[in-house]
Parts: sequence; structure tokens; C-alpha cells
Amino acid sequence: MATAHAESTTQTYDVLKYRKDFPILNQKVHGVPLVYLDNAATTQKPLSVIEAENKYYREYNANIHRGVHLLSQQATKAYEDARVKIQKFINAANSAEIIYTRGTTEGINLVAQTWGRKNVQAGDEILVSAMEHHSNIVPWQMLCEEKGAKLKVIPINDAGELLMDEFKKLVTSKTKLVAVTHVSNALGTINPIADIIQYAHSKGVLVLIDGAQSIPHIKVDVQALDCDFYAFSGHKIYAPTGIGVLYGKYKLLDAMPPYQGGGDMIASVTFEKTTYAKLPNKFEAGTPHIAGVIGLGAALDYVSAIGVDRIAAHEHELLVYGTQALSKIKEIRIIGTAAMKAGVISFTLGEIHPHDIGTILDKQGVAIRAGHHCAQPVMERFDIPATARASFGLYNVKEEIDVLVTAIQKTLEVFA
Ligand code: C6P
Repeated sequence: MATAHAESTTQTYDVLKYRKDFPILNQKVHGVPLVYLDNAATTQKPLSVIEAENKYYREYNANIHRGVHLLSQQATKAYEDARVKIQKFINAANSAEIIYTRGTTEGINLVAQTWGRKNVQAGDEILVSAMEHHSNIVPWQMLCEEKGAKLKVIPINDAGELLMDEFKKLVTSKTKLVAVTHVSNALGTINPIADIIQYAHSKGVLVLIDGAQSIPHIKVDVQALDCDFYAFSGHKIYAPTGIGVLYGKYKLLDAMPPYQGGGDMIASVTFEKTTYAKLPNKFEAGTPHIAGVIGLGAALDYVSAIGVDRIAAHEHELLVYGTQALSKIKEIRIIGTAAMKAGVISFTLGEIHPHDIGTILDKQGVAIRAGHHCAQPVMERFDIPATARASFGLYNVKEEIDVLVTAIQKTLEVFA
């Protein structure tokens, strides 16, 4: 099992110091210390993020791009400075390629409804993988239904890895887009997106990457990857909910029609004709989530100060430790055993329903997610209704995995 960035740099990784930055972790639930292992659902927020939002509301709350007054100028500057931080974080060529969205879901819908409606015709094909989150399936299904296009699915093996030979066979002259996740939320698989992008481009096909689960764990360089679109959510990378990013290549975004109409996305409006603003404003209609943007900027500062590669190495240690520990429990079946994995362990426990596992673990202070993880086709592929899922963040420690193991053993006793 490997990660994309598994160099051993953990000697100086002061996890106990980082934990202190997250006040929420220091509490008891049901009378026992909280063990938060639901980071794939959402991550906790460090004080610097909470304080950045708080400072905005306390000191310079104002609408952006509109006011001549000082507070509005300060808010606009913070909002646009964050865009440059994001640009640097993912190494985009131009800050105008960074479009604020509500999250990954909205980013993918934006591409489907604008690029897709303009460029996809009857008989065209869109490729997704069998491990996609519903957010990277349903928008394409909606588009295909509207246009009479076809959605095709790249299959996966029993370990939860993409079948690359099958992928290559599925790319045809009708394929318009490959939309694939970088990291599977249900399996933890890290997909070989550089190879996928290279192959798709050799056939003249664009690629959208769902980066919801990769952004906090893998250093992303959109120019090196050469992806056409990359969508992610702030809340998975220690930022507030309700804010996300769609990266798109300038030329593509510039040629796309707007997504929503309203204030801030126009150059001029008359009843006869409206002209649209330049990028990125063209895609940012209405008053945005200004505080969220500022929080996202603070979160990227926080993560960058630690180093994404060092976080990845730490989480990889947890993944290896956790996989070994859970594998010793004979009733456990780990779903998702790819050679390249991020810090996600999905499992079933004998015949015990994952919701029961989640409930019993919760009583012991352990927060995990149970269900289909908005990836029902993955559950179908493995012939299970649901899994229990433990997922790691930069602040988790091995002792928490020990608590998880004990809590699972207690769950088995309850159902014995
Ligand atoms: N997965 C999970 O518990 P939003 O909701 O827009 O922030 O992210 C959607 C999304 C898209 N793609 C992938 C791979 C994801 O994991 C998610 C969110 C959460 O797994 C909530 S369902």
C-alpha cells in the first residue's frame, strides 16, 4: 500500500501541537473523549480559520466589488487575495481560472450545465468510473438525458482499482469528457489521474477531476497534471462549509456560457442585451460566501505551513497502522484494498449493519460514517448495502485507532 507522497518525513511532524489548533477535538461525547474519524465527510477547523472568519464579521464585513467605502475595499481585497492563494496552492497558471463555488458538487454541475450543454450532442459519450460519488454521476446523467448522449462506466477490480485497459477501450471518437475522481471517498483508492489525462488528451478528450477527497491529502499541480477541470470543496481541507473551487483552463472557461445570471457576472445590462463580465466574475453571480472564501484562504495557509506532503506521510502511517489493526479482527472485511490508497478504511463487520456499527461506536466516542457514502454504485459493485468508514485527518493519532479497534470489539460483543 502506497500513497502518492509517502516520503518518511514524520520525525518532525508534531501532531500533538497541531491537535491543539483544533478546539473541537478536546471534548467528551457521551462522557468519553471524542475520537473524530470522519474526515472524509468533513474536516474540523483550526483556530486560524475560525478566527479569520470571525475577524471578517467583527471588523470588515461588507459586500465585495461594489462599495467605494473602506470596509468593502478590505473585504474585496481579502476575497481576491484568497483566490491568489488558491491559485498558488494548486499551481494554476492564472487566478482567473479559480472560480468560487459552494463545493465540489456545484463545480461539477457548473461544468455539466455550461460546457456540457454547449459541447455535448446526441450520440456523444461521457465516461465516469464505477467508483464515483453521486456528485460526479448525476450531473452527467442529467446532461446525457437532456442531450441524448450516453454515460459509460470504467469498471473497477475487486481491490477497487480502475481497470485501465478497459478505460482505454471505452474511449472512442464519440467520447467528449472523462469525469473521474482523484481519490474514492468510499474505497480510498488513489486513481492514476496523470495517466488518465494523458491518454484522454492523446484522443482529444477533455478530463474533469473530482478533487473532493484528494485536495487535503495529495499535493495537486493542475498544470503538471494538465487536467481541464478540477473541482474541490473547502470543508474537506479544514475550511468552512459552503465554499469550494472549480479550476478550469482559461480558454475553456472563457468559451463557456455563464452558469447563473445576476449581479457581479455582467459587464452591462439592458433589456435588449446583456454582456458578461470577464473571468472569473462571469461564473460568480450574486453575493458570494465571502467569509467562507476568507476561511478557505486561512485553511490553505494553515495546511501549507505544515506541508501537504508531510500531512500525506502522517496519514499514510495511520492508514498502514489502521489497516493492520483492523485486519486482525476476523469478522472485518475491508472494502477497498488498492495498492495506492489515501487515509480511508471502509469495512463491514460480519452481518452487523454499518448503521448499528456507527451508533455503537458513537456511544464510545468514536465518530465514523456509516452508509453508502453517496456512492451507491460502489456498494452494488461489492454486493453490500453499506460500509462503516474511518477516515483520517492531519490531527489523528495511532491511539485513536486503538480506541476504534476496542470499540469495534465491543460492538462484536454486543451482537454476539
Ligand atoms: N463526500 C463523504 O462523506 P460536497 O458535498 O459538494 O462538498 O462534496 C461532494 C463530493 C464529491 N466527490 C467526492 C469524491 C466526495 O467524497 C464528495 C463528498 C462526503 O464521502 C459527503 S457525501
